[in-house]
Amino acid sequence: MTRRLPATLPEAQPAEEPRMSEIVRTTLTTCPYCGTGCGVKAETRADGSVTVAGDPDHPANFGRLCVKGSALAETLVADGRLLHPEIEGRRVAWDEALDTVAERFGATIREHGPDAVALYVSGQILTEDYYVANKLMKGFVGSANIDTNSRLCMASSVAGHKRAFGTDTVPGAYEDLETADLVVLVGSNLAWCHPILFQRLSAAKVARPEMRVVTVDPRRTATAEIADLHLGLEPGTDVALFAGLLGHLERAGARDTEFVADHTSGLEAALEAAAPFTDLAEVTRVTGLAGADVAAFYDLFAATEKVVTVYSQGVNQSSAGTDKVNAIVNCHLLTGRIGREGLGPFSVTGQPNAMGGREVGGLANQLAAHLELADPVHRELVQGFWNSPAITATPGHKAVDLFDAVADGRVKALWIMATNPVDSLPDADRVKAAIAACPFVVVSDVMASTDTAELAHVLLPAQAWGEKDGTVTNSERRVSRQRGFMTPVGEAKPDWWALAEVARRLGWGEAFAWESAAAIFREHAALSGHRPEIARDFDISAFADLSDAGFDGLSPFQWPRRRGEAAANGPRRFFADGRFFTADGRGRFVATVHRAPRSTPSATLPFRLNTGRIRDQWHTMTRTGVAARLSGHIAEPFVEIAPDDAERLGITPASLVTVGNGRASVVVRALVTDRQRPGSVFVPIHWTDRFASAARVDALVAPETDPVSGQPESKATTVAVARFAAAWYGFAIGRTVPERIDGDYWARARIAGGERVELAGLVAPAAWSDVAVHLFGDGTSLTSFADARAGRFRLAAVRDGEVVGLLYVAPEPVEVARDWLIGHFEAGPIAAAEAVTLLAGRPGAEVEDPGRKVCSCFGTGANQIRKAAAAGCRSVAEVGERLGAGTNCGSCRPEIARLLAEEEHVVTPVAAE
Ligand SMILES: Nc1nc2c(c(=O)[nH]1)N[C@H]1C(S)=C(S)[C@@H](COP(=O)(O)OP(=O)(O)OC[C@H]3O[C@@H](n4cnc5c(=O)[nH]c(N)nc54)[C@H](O)[C@@H]3O)O[C@H]1N2
Ligand SMILES: Nc1nc2c(c(=O)[nH]1)N[C@H]1C(S)=C(S)[C@@H](COP(=O)(O)OP(=O)(O)OC[C@H]3O[C@@H](n4cnc5c(=O)[nH]c(N)nc54)[C@H](O)[C@@H]3O)O[C@H]1N2
Ligand code: SF4
Ligand SMILES: [Mo]
Repeated sequence: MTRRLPATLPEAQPAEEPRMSEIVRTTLTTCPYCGTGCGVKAETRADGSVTVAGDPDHPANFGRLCVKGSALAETLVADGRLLHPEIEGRRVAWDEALDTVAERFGATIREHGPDAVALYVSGQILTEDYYVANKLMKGFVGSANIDTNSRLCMASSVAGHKRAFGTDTVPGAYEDLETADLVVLVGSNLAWCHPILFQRLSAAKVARPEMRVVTVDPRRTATAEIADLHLGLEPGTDVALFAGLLGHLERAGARDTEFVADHTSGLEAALEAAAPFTDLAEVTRVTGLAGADVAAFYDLFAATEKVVTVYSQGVNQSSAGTDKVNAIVNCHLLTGRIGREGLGPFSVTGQPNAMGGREVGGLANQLAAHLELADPVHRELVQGFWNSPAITATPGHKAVDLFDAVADGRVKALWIMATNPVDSLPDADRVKAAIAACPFVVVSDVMASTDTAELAHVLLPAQAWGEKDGTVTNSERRVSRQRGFMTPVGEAKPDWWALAEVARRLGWGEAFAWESAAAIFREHAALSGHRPEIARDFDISAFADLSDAGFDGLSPFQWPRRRGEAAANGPRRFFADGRFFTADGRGRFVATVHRAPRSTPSATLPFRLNTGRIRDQWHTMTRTGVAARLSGHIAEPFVEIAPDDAERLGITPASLVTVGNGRASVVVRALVTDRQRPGSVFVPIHWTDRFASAARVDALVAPETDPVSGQPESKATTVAVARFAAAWYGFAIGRTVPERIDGDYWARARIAGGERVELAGLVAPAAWSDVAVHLFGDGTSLTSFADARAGRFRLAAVRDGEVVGLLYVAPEPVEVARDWLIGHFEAGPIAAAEAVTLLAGRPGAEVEDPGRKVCSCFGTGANQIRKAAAAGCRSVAEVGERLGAGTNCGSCRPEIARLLAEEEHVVTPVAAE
């Protein structure tokens, strides 16, 4: 069926209308993306379709979901899933795959010792999976060669917490962000990375306008939209800023003398280490901030009792990451602002189960249940509980070192689970080569084709979100159930099951004989309370005897929950009593030292490369990349660069740019913006070889790590930036586009009913129609306009009377109304007769061009929002009333606010009232 072009765009409506057959099952589960850990209500309908909504009773989100959570149902597709075990690309039965893994791991251990094998796991597996992986390696294989992508994510916070508190404890609760009078966000783009937490904070600020928010980030991100003060510091200088603050607090009389005297140690040394920053001029010299801004921040912090300092990857992913954490914690210890309502340091965790992984000891230097590998009493406790033949005392390789050990052959058999190291580890091309050269590699994933899976000898299909069962722990230590509500695709199995089956084949069947996730959870809970005379923070032994039915119905709870202890009414916090888990029970100040990032800019590599996330994509896009709704917001890898830098290099907006260094280079779109600090550029982490020709940014990142935590410095590599000398630029939309696209530059993104592709080349092809045939396939008739001399070309490919592809080529970045064109493609089949209209590339005067997509839920574009502003909308709420934009998940509200500000209209608060 074909359809006529509408004269105007359809009325605003959510992109996906729920299909309305009868609900047959409602399942409460937890979102599989960020560490906010939102409760999700999944409704399965009679026709098999699933709709998701926020769980109104979940204490993390009270019914809200951000854009990624809202789009979860769209990612429940069999398309692209890994359906069966494979050996060397050959489909095999599970038995054969598991036998092979066990044989190869067993033989490697026998011949080369237990340290010749390794597991590399992830904060995206469930606590039960993680528990089994850790038990297998540390207790039975007898090696601590298990590390996790949390090393790239939370390791500096873990190390900082341990130095200060004696344990890896996040003391506070989400409510504290709402009841604080000052919230300081350090290296956290909360608006995009923890959107529901950000919405809770924004709503609290609307309710109590006297609340203050300060952001500390070299970039002015969407999060800065709610900030009263933004400190755009020089990358890597947070220690100087917070050391200066510590001295200021002391001099300003903000010390809680009783707390410091009775419950802490080490203040003198910390103050001494902070002494170089007594002079405000030294702080401003190092941080590049204005003196007045720093002074305002210091005064505000000193004068406000209820301060929460939130920190994330701008703090952790640094060669001074652990010192950054302690520099922040020091300020809270000095003022005694810890463990009480509305105040405290608050590390927000990235992955859905970053915290669960820490609880089971997933890092190479931890044991289990927050016990220490280095402590003989702890080792004896765990070994006794596991009744295991071995327990290792030597820490294993931390992630970056682990892949060095793979590269030089010390590790000969590697099992990678739920992470994509070929894309996410620093020096990623080297990591890729190391994995490719490793004699035996097992990859457990939910998707068939990832940059890492491509290198596996054995592929094991894992159950995905919606299929698997278990628990995750969010940033405020709240344990929630993930519950399956769908039949697993193909032969997908839980990750814990595959691990236990291999353990059984290695001869340890008895210790790995669980029949369900519930049974593993009980064992994990029992271990946490085993020998309670040995004090530790993590204890959930109240659940050691939980029945299967109890596990099914388990409500979200915050730990600790010691045996016999009832659920608390309100949020739980640590350290209000001044008791820490250090040997002397005192919280420790740490003498922190400012040091610049390891790589120093030079004449040849003059820029600092900052990396991070965008609003609608998750990491390597294996799941979010399949949802059209999530791919519309930002459809292409980009580099944020300051206007002066761009001008100097001859880089114009929307042209292509090469960012490179001795390790590798990427080609990305220029986003020229004054939100970026001069001298630094920012490239997102999400694009892989599946989605772009050359955008794996971690190939550029130096494998420098923090000396304490081993966490890589992912945000401060040095690079050169240059124009990509494109002879032509192209934009295409196709119903189907080949898996491998040829060309000097391409980037693809999903749209409903097809894909969009950005293209460019260094030399013009012999015939543009060849490009079209490559993209849209043979057997199409082509309608085209060409102006060869001007280098302009437009083509519509028609098959069976329908337009199946559109290609636009120009000597400069293609200017067509992309979202208008995509709107037509998404609306259904397009009659051949309409090709001419579409080849114009933009609507006639009577039709609106929506512009760049801002609201993913309603499909609202920037032009529509600008138009609403011109028509009198003065607030995010008014835009919402008029267009719907921002009223569903709310993730785009900071960007709507920014657009209104750009239009020089008064901006009202970002939060939904
Ligand atoms: N949409 C989306 N949300 C996510 C994820 C995702 O992939 N997509 N991933 C999740 C995961 S695993 C994680 S770990 C979190 C990460 O959440 P965030 O840490 O909030 O995200 P990032 O974008 O990595 O980095 C945050 C900010 O640190 C800043 N920064 C860089 N260098 C410095 C510095 O030296 N000092 C300071 N103060 N700031 C600096 C960057 O400019 C950036 O804006 O997000 C989680 N949520
Ligand atoms: N330069 C730079 N590098 C970074 C960062 C940065 O900010 N800058 N951030 C770092 C951080 S904080 C993180 S957390 C990492 C993230 O990096 P990765 O962990 O490598 O990224 P993901 O795409 O989340 O990979 C998860 C994989 O697990 C699969 N998967 C999903 N669910 C399951 C499951 O249930 N079982 C199994 N077996 N597989 C599953 C997915 O399909 C996907 O292939 O990247 C790190 N790398
Ligand atoms: S904030 Fe968004 S991505 Fe994070 S858990 Fe909640 S719904 Fe999921
Ligand atoms: Mo992360």
